[in-house]
Amino acid sequence: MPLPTAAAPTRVVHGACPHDCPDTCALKVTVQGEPGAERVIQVQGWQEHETTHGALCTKVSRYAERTYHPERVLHPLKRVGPKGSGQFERIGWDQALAEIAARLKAIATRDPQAILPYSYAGTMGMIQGESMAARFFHQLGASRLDRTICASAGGAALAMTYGGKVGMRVQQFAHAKLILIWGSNSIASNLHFWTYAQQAKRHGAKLVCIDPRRTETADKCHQHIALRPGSDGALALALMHELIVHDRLDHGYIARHVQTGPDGWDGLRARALQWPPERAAAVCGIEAEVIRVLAQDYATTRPAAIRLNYGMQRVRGGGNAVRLIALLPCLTGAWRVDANGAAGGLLLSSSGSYAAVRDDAALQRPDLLAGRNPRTINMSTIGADLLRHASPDFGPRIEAVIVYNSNPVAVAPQSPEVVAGFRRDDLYTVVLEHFLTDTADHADIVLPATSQLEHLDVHTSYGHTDVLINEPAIAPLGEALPNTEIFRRLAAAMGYDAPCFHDRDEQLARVAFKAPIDIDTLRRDGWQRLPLPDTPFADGGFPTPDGRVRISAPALGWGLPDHVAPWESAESDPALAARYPLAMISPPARHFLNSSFVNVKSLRDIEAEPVVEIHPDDAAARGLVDGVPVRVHNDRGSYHATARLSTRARPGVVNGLGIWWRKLGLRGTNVNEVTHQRLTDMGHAPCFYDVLVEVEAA
Ligand SMILES: Nc1nc2c(c(=O)[nH]1)N[C@H]1C(S)=C(S)[C@@H](COP(=O)(O)OP(=O)(O)OC[C@H]3O[C@@H](n4cnc5c(=O)[nH]c(N)nc54)[C@H](O)[C@@H]3O)O[C@H]1N2
Ligand SMILES: Nc1nc2c(c(=O)[nH]1)N[C@H]1C(S)=C(S)[C@@H](COP(=O)(O)OP(=O)(O)OC[C@H]3O[C@@H](n4cnc5c(=O)[nH]c(N)nc54)[C@H](O)[C@@H]3O)O[C@H]1N2
Ligand code: SF4
Ligand SMILES: [Mo]
Repeated sequence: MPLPTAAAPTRVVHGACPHDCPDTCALKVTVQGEPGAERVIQVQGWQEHETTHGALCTKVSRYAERTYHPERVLHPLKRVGPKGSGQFERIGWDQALAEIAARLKAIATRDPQAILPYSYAGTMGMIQGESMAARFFHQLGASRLDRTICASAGGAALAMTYGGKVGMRVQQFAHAKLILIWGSNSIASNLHFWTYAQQAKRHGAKLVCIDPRRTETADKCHQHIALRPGSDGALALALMHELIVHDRLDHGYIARHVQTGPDGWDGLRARALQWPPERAAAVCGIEAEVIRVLAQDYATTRPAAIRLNYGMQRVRGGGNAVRLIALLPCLTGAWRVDANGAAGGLLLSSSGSYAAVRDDAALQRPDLLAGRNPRTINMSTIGADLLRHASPDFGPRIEAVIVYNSNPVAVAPQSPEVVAGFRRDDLYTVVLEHFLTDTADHADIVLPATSQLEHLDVHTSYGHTDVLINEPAIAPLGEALPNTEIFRRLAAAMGYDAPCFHDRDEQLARVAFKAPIDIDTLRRDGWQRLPLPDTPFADGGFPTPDGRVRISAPALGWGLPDHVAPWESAESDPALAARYPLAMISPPARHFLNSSFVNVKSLRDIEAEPVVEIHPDDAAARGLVDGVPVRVHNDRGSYHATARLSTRARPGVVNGLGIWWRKLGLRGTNVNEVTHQRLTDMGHAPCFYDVLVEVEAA
């Protein structure tokens, strides 16, 4: 396409960042050129959108670079080399759709549950996420996917405790006088929350970061508490201990808004009294005095706010720890409004705030199952499940996987099994993608998908409470099609003739929401705010059945919350800890978004190479110096990285920054070579940060 001349007309389009990030920024997309030959020349943040306020992260500022990347997949591809080799030939859409439909039909006549959709949040849009795709798989009767890979431990815990994924409005953090940033590297992964925390800091707030890693966020907080991974529940119990023994509880708030009795606060109170700071300090690997001071600060500062994030729930006890931490503001009455009209509380996710306005059933049409009840496969155990044979409790062997909005070969735990599964010669794999990712390399057919600049979508958020629209800025590049259109065409090829398979994206966007969210308003303004109070739960009113915060739910199988030691720790498995003495966490590298952007050269150049941060004492004990290539290994496998000697790693813990494409990493590996598929206590989620390893020079 010819580049537009400087004189060509420009226009501005309302977009929304599609990425799996709490901030869901409002994108101001500038397009230039004559109709039919337009090009995106700039992607910025809207100044007028409150939480975006004109700023995007470094990654998405490069969204045009990603979209016009010379390696974009722009026509259907058929594999010609061995699985994983990345050797493909170009084919036409008609051939691709006919071949896929023939394979799926043959499998479905035996058992449609042998077909598995695999998708996550490559785009968080409601239309290009699970709308037409869900209709297609419901009609087919395919296996269902439990989408657990990120947030389901904390999500389940929050829903059990508060009754939904609800919490403080992010804007309220600007008024806090104490902010606990707990399991969150906000500067890297929640930048627009950080802006509010900075405002609070300028007005005298104290910022405390609770994170095993000394992140760039920890550097900018007043205090950093570098606890051991998976010890947050113990810390929360000891904080409760201090609140009790120094009588810093808000008895009125507890009496009115918190579950009481032996299954409620009375029971938990007795448990917390068994957690003096010294006991928790030993578990957390920190000083008892730090816990005492934190409890006092937390109880005596108003407003006190907690930004809890998903980093701390990627361990065996992640659900229990979230339950315990979520109770803290309910015990001190931090939710109450102070004399200035401000309130504290906690925010983990705001996604439940949209419950009343989303119409997922209209979009996804579960009624197309017509009474069938297909099995559910957990996306976090895809490695093991691809290798399983048919059995009465598992059902049929997985014979086909349709991947969209995800890159499981790079991101799913325990890659040796994931790779072995995707290499199965008898597995039929279709991947809808922008690029030849590690997963696409294993596909029989790759289908070119449009990017956010090329399709229509509507977005909710899990870090703020607005609805945003994303208008297509340019026509699809090459032969790329929106996910919706790909599933519409697949439905036609399968012979599905229900009218819902003809709905255009505009119609899907129209049914996605109920009043007061309205597509015409979104089209005009770009975004719409949910009508929500600034200070929720100031006087209780949690969305639980009785409006009270829930401490346990024996009928649902949830006893009182407790500290649960990591699967892989000296507490749970001393023999394993003797062989693999280093705990490993693998939080994101700042300039990647999960495995997205790893192939954008300007961003990869900033990250340079896969790095494992190791404390200088741990390095010295292994004879490692800064910059040497190392092998990080355990019984499951090994991955290669460059050692970075740094006090960003606490002693005994290494930080393997993620998530590299294997083929762009060292020796074709990434950090998930050593992670495992055991699950969290709640939500069936992976334990990415609950791993023991050894590190040696490679
Ligand atoms: N730049 C960038 N931004 C991103 C992403 C990205 O890949 N890159 N990913 C996006 C996605 S999908 C998500 S889910 C969010 C994730 O963002 P967060 O919810 O913030 O989660 P993580 O980044 O996994 O981890 C946050 C911090 O928790 C720390 N941590 C690890 N284990 C523990 C523990 O046991 N206890 C405590 N207290 N802290 C622990 C890690 O060291 C890390 O600094 O970010 C989104 N934003
Ligand atoms: N070791 C370790 N592993 C982790 C994590 C960790 O912290 N440590 N984090 C975990 C977390 S929190 C998450 S959320 C998962 C994330 O895992 P994924 O959701 O798989 O995220 P990405 O790796 O970003 O891959 C998304 C893919 O979707 C594609 N995509 C984007 N938009 C579209 C579209 O419109 N259509 C189609 N067809 N494709 C599109 C992108 O090109 C990209 O390749 O990874 C998890 N894995
Ligand atoms: S901060 Fe998050 S929502 Fe905003 S542009 Fe970056 S990835 Fe997208
Ligand atoms: Mo995530």
